[in-house]
Amino acid sequence: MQQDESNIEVMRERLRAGITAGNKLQGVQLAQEALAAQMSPLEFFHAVIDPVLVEVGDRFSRLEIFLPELMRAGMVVKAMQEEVLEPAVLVGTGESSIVGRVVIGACQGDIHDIGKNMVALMLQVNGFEVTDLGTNVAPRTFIETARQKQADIIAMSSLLTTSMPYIRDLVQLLEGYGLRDQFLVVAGGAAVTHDWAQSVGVDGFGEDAVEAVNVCQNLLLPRKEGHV
Ligand code: B12
Repeated sequence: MQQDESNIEVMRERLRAGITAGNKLQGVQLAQEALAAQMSPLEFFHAVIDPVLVEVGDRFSRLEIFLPELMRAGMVVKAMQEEVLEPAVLVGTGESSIVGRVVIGACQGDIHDIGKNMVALMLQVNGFEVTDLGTNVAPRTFIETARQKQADIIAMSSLLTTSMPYIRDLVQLLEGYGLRDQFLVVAGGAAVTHDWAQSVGVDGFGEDAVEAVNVCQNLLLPRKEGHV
């Protein structure tokens, strides 16, 4: 159910307080209450969690808060994701035919996984078979796994400007191995922009988890129609 802006601001304030206190339970309870009030897990994620994390990041870059607070934010949100949102999203998603195979991970040197996990989850509930390699994944590992799993898509998440170049490296490695036509490459994460992704030869970019699903579905259409 759509929540009004004042309710949402109250939830954001409670999340900020939970993060400041480093209190996972506060975050978990907040998520449980939001879902009990008929807010969808995705709406809660985009309206409450995402903006608060952006704020935390901005405050970190302005040196208003420091690494411990950043770590508390990660810890509280991961608990909310794992204990409340993921189980809620997965409820009722039974066996269905596979629409495509995706190998996903965070780029080498990058341990941010909150957004990547949301993307993996949304792909899964939309019928993709997802192999999640976790964080700090080297380009070669993406490629080896994609070959083993006969994946259609390699999906890379990057939150750090220092981990982004591994996306370009992966595209170049695929070209070098003569495998560029075999795998579609999609990229996302706060560090990546649409234009940059295009400039390094990536096939698709997604701003958020919903767009990630749309992009993957659209990229697979020609394969399904037998054109590729
Ligand atoms: C929480 C957090 C942490 C936590 C991460 C916990 C975890 N388990 O993920 C911890 C404390 C570990 C951390 C560590 C660091 N962090 Co940090 N962190 C953040 C913060 C505040 C939130 C990240 C987040 O989860 N956002 C919410 C999610 C939902 O957004 P998202 O990941 O972008 O994902 C969405 C979309 O981008 C998209 N998407 C994501 N992946 C993919 C993939 C595909 C294929 C597609 C299509 C779409 C897609 O869909 C997602 C869902 O909507 C950001 C600030 C920010 N603005 O992002 C800084 C931020 C990313 N961190 C930053 C930094 C500097 C660091 C550290 C270097 C700090 C330090 N001095 O040690 C370390 C690096 C550690 C490492 N090697 O990776 C900087 C990066 C600056 C830069 N441009 O390089 C940021 C931007 C903060 C800042 N403003 O300075 N961090």
